[in-house]
Amino acid sequence: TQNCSVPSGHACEDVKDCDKVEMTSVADGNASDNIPTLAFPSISTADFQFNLEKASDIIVEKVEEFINKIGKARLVLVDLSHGSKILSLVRTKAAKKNVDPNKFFTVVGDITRLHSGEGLNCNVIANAANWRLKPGGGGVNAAIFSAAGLALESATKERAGSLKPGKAVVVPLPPTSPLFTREGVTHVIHVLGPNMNPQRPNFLNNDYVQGCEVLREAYTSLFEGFASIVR
Ligand code: AR6
Repeated sequence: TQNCSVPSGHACEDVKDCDKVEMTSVADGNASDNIPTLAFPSISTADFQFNLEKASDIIVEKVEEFINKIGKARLVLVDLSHGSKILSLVRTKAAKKNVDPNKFFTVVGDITRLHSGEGLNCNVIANAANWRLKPGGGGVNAAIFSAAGLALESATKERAGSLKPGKAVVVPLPPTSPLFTREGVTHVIHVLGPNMNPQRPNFLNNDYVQGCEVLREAYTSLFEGFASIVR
């Protein structure tokens, strides 16, 4: 038996760090296929330069708050590299608080390739957006708009023209989008987090009282948006 904190059906990102036995038999490897699942990146912690310790506390706090409000649906925190500091902080803190590893776990991979690349079905993905809800700008925003094609741009415009920090907007993805056909993503939720980068709009100038408040609000908006899809 492999020791792993990730439920059956996909690869554990770091077998050495895993302390829970959650692998089940290969026979039920596809059982998780139709469970509503939100994959989300760590909001604000790269380009927006938000403190990782504080962000990881907030992620675990908000996951704990919402995990029992979304039925059997799952929440998955995603980052690109095995060395991701935010993933390791969140994993440690979630384990300490006994967050159900079948309903919340972390995955290393490209959020635009979770089905094709990792064998993980996520019907909803979150985007760390910019306030104009425009493509490009690097990070996960550029990756999602590029993978989803023009269909996401027009669907986003139909829903909102801009976003305030702490807010989220749920965008149904047109079935013509490659992200829909290839990855099975039916909705993208754009989230605007607090910005601690002086080069970007709405810079909070190291004000972590406001910053933490806005990041909490951002995760609340995101998880409520997901809950509204699941219901
Ligand atoms: N798949 C999974 N995770 C990713 C991917 C990906 N393809 N790309 C990045 N990450 P960031 P922010 C992780 O900078 O800090 C944009 O330009 C990344 O490692 O994308 O909220 C927007 O337009 C990190 O853990 O978002 C905004 O202007 C997390 O995603 C601004 O950056 C978020 O990193 C938002 O900055």
